[in-house]
Amino acid sequence: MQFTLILIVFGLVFMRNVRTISVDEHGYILYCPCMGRFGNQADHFLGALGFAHGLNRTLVLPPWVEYRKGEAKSIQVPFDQYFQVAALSEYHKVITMENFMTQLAPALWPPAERVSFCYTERMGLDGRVNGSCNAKSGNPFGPFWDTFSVDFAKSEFFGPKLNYDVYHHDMASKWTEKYPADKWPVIAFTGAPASFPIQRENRELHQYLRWSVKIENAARDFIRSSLPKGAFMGIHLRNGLDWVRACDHVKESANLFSSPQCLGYRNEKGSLTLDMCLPSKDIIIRQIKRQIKNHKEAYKNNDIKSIFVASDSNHMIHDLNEALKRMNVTVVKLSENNPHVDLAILGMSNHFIGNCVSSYSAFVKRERDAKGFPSSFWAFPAEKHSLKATNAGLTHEEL
Ligand code: GFB
Repeated sequence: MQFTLILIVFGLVFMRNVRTISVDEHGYILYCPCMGRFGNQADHFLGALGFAHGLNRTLVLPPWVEYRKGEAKSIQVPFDQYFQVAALSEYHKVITMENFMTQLAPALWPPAERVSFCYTERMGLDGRVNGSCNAKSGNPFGPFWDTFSVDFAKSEFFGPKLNYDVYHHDMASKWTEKYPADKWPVIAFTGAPASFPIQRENRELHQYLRWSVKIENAARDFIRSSLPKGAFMGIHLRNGLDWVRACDHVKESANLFSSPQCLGYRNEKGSLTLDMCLPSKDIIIRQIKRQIKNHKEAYKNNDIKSIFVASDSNHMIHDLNEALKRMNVTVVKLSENNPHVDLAILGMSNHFIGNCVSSYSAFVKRERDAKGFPSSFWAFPAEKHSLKATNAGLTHEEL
């Protein structure tokens, strides 16, 4: 009886697997998220999703590449540890890299046919350009492909005729003409087939990027157990040393990193300022107070009761608690560093104030746009205008 039951369960599991391993005759896209940390990789991911959709090839979901202090090699975190695969399937065909490599690659992508694609040849670690993508040269390139025991037999350069913008110039057909799926079932890119910052057309694909149950539950548990009942505001303070240095480039740049999200891709909505990149304590406090007041006016009986702070460095908890105590608002943060749970909580807040230049903030803004939740940015629009426009009625002290 027990043995029969085991056979039935085994049979069901086997049937499920058989269903999931059917081969997509239109082919696959693979890539290494080899640039930047989470925010950069998320921009690239949505671009790759749009690209794969344009070419009608299944997107192989790569692990997230992370860097730990004191470790020479990157660490690869399976895609589904942070996000739901099923939600992405609502938009396009996807398979995790782990499943692709174990179930499909042995037959579909044997070692001798593993070709790395890049725009043009890429310098190797020895500084030589040798007619190759050098797809495994350096960190995280080597460790990423080594996670799946992938070595490349050849390189293929697709530039300058082909690019990743499938929304213009009939680019998807050009890719398919040059690389038909029957001859090239797998296109494996050395880096993401996407631009940074994210192309405007791909922003809305964020609606299919939903947190895994584990991350979602951790965020909800924190909100339930650590925030007072009532509305809360989420803020992102990007102020670590790397960021302070990056903001030095504001002087010579019209747009920096993710700033097109507020300035527009052609600066049609304004110019970059240092305050937007690195807002002062005064600006931060003024803007929070103003937003608390705005929220009170817009949503009667649902006052902001707390501020959730996410930061890579200085959460300013003491300063903010001091500044807001007369407004009866408490300021909180996670007890340990967890970038993904921070993001998920920011995404759930009643109002979000983010850093326009940061791709980490950009992640939250896109998620909230998809849900119809309100967001704003530090020091944008520049204070003079916004104060005039939105602060009639504030006392001098509150400002
Ligand atoms: O995500 P990311 O590319 O955003 O890199 P930016 C910043 C990383 O810092 C995140 C950590 O992936 C997190 O690991 N981090 C930032 C945070 N903010 C928070 C936070 O609120 N909470 C927690 N827990 N962690 C730019 C890059 O970073 O930084 C550029 O785009 C460049 O490539 C520049 O490296 C200096 O866009 O903010």
